[in-house]
Amino acid sequence: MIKVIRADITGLSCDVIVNAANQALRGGGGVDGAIHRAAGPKLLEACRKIGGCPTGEARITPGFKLAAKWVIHTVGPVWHGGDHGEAALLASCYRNSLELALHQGARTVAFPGISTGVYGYPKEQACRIALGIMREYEDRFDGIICCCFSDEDKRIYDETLSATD
Ligand code: AR6
Repeated sequence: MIKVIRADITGLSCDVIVNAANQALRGGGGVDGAIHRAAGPKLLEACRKIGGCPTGEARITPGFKLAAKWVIHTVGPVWHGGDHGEAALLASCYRNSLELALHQGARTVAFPGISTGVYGYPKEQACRIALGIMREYEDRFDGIICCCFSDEDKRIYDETLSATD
């Protein structure tokens, strides 16, 4: 089941929350900063040990002080106008994150809108890609949660989800 909610992802007690990270996995602003603050300094230590993550791929760490058991860090593409492979890379983020969650035995996974903040990916287009991949995987989870940070983002997800029912 795919569920759309408006919430701060750091407060969710699901098996996995996904982080919109950068290639260095060294924390940052946006949802990345919020997740690192809530998880505590051990998260950065775990990310340092991993070393880094190429765009489109995903890596997993424990959630430490978070309610979520695991954090999957994925690196979305920076938007450069749409003809630099952005769509395929964003789809890979969702696919690789969900594959890693399955491998971990996770039953519930929550995603923020990867790349739709600092990285500038147009929200409607990113939402269609996210929901397309989630649909492929929804039967293999108890819940895939689209965690929207604003009413506007939630409206985009609700409308796109019902348009593709
Ligand atoms: N809970 C849920 N969603 C959130 C939260 C939160 N607490 N905070 C922000 N969002 P962004 P990106 C939403 O910029 O575009 C970082 O510095 C936000 O409204 O966090 O992939 C990294 O280190 C937006 O819809 O990620 C990278 O350098 C979405 O999360 C870079 O930013 C993603 O916005 C990654 O940029």
